[in-house]
Amino acid sequence: MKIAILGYGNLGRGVECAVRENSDMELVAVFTRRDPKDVKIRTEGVPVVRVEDIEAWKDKVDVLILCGGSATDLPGQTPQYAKFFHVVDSFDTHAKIPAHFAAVDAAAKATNHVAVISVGWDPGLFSLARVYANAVLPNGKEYTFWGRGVSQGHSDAIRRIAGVKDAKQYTIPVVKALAAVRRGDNPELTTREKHTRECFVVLEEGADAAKVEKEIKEMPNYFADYDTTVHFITEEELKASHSGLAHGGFVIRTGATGLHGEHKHAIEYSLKLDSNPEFTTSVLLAYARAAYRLAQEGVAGCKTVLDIAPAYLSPLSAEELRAKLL
Ligand code: API
Repeated sequence: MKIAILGYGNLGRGVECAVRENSDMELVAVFTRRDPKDVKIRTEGVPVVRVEDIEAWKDKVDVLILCGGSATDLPGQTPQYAKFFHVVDSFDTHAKIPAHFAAVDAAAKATNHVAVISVGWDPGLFSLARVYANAVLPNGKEYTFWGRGVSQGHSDAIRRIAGVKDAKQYTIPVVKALAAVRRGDNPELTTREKHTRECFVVLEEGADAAKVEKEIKEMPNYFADYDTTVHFITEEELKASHSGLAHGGFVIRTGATGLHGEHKHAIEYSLKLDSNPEFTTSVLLAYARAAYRLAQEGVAGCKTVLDIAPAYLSPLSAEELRAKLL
């Protein structure tokens, strides 16, 4: 499979690394909005191409991995490039997924392409864990906890604010709430009771700190529903103390079966990630394989992880999967 990247930031670099782990894939191009001269990639012989010239690559790329952010890039980019390529994105604004799906589906169907959106671990692998657990234990309660870790989506959303030079956002689970869930207390928890958010922000020179802080704390979908703390620090401090990109979390469903609900069960799915972007892009590539195979079967339109059967993700054949992993 010939893979191309659009956008060479944390995710773009992650795709570049992950391609090396997949022997059925090769990286053929990196598209950028920057001057290609300024983009130094780490794979020899792969061209860095101005995004304006992307259409000329229509027949030379099997799957384009969109590595932009959800706040401002992907709503435009995914429908736009689904006209030329099979695409995979990691759109993660949960509340806006239905609208994004509709726009991408129309574009992909019109030109017979497959687009897989909202791929990664949440949305992504955690969504699968939630759906499996809900289907299996209908009489139950489900919880998702993230962190402590760096959310790429929230960090990116802060970086899009005027006056912000750089930013990192930590998602912090409320330990007491997680413990209560694990004990089987089945607590009712609001969004605010499950997580807090801590932001480390580097301002552009002359930016208004109070204005930036207000804009962060009031940002719908990202921060408005949480208790959020904002710290302003220097670029050097950000580099020195906040260079890590670890993340992870849990999907837990507790439920009961039996005539009177007398038997209790718990399903727990957890991830512990050293590098959120490298893990996320590993998921993106498994779904790129699926997109390519679906396209070969004549499928067109937008899909999410919930629509794609697991066998499409694996390089193993159906026979090998039955023998080794079933
Ligand atoms: C959070 C999670 C992170 C999910 C992973 C991914 C990301 O608030 O920390 O942006 O890193 N929603 N969507």
